[in-house]
Amino acid sequence: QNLEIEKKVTLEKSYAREDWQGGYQSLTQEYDYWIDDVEGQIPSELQGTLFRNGPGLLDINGERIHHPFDGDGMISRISFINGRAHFRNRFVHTEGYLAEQKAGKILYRGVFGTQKAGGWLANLFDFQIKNIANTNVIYWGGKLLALWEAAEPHRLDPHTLETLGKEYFNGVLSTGEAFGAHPRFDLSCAQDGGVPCLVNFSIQPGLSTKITIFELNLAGEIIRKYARSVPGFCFIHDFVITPNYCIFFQNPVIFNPIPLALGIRAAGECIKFQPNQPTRIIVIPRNWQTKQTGVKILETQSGFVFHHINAFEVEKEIVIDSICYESLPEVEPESDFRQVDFEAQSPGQLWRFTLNLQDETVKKELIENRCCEFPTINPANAGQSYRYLYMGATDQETGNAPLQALLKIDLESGERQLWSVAPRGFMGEPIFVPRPGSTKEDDGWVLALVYDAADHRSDVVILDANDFGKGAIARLHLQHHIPYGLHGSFTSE
Ligand code: 3ON
Ligand code: FE
Repeated sequence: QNLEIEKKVTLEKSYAREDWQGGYQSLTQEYDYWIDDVEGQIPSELQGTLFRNGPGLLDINGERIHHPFDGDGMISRISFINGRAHFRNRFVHTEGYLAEQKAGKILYRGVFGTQKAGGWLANLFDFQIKNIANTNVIYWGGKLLALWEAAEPHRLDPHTLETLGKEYFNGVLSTGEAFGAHPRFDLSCAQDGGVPCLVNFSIQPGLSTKITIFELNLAGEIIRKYARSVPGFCFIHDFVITPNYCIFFQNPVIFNPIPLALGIRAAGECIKFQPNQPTRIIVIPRNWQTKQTGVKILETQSGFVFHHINAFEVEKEIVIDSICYESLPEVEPESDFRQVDFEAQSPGQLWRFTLNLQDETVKKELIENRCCEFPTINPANAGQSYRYLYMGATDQETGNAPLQALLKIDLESGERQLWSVAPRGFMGEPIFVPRPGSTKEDDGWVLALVYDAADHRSDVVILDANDFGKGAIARLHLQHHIPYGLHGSFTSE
């Protein structure tokens, strides 16, 4: 009977593996053009720039990297001006990118399994880290920054995308110090009298882990920097904020550095998920003035979280919505990520965690069973109660598969809207852009990149956030594909 079910699942697959694999080809060329091939209409009210980051190279001169998260950062910039759109892409000129392009071969070990040719001996005791600047890109304080969570940001020219160098925020960040890839934007910072601030973090793991929190003003200066130590090793990719707290999920993992030192495994391959250990939720007060240490650590059932959606305070409770996996897929040394068995891995699902800070208890409830990733909300609701969220989702209702749809959830009514690009389309991270001047939470657009296997190229899709039923109100066909990316942001400046 099991066999029969398995067969049914394969038969009803919403995609073909070869189609999906097409989105993992390198894009070596850098483009600069007006997008003329447009279906539908770009709303003239949509003005500003969508920046996207992600691995642009999946190989170095034909030598394959082991995992897409190890790929060199490439920035795409889509500018919307009076109903037209312009495209430009450019690689971040990190030291590693320049050196490897010059050498024509892999010179560095990657965090996710990429090794230098020559086996373990060539990789023995090599802890040199390649800052690949591939995870996110933000425009803040007049600076365009490409982020990678284990090192410094790279600053780029927002127009030409030329790499200007590493950013140290007037020396507040020191050489080699990390600046995370998941900043949060507090549009009304209580500590600064209601002006916006950016909150980011970095982690320095070890037997205990130092979490550093950075708060930046509108001028792009770090105005608060404070650190707290928590027991144990941490792999923390994202966090959430409320007006009074920064909240981190310490996923239950152990780290064994020996194979790393011996050159056998990369750092990411030395992390092992612990299904029988609880997840720890670290709550750090943001109130800098009181200099209180009052860090609280609450425990909940085991699970792995990369991304959070949002958090907000309700009296003595904090509500956190996150995408949680039952376990962390291990990066296998002798494997090809293009051959991954989706069905064998647990899907990311949307959960709501309610923390009671008084009795230090956590309630955990499933909101959405469908496999999902890459959530976005109206930026005005960050750290506040909210009603709508949008995210990438699978076409099929159950199990794990590539993202092929956008899912909107109304947390109040429970209503769902799904827009799918299956079978030949593959969905990237959506970004919600509010309609200028509107205060209605879902009044705006959802922008995303879709890889279309039929033409081996990518489309920028624009949906009316209020009504996915209309389908894409505009579909902008690029002249080429963009490899599956990670994160990006929109700026109306
Ligand atoms: O935790 C320690 C400290 C640290 C900062 C050790 C460590 C080596 C693991 C580490 C470095 C972490 C890094 C460099 C993480 C980079 C992560 C990255 C580039 C991407 C993560 C993406 C996550 C998701 C969920 C992507 C999903 C993608 C899809 C659904 C489809 O494309
Ligand atoms: Fe992320």
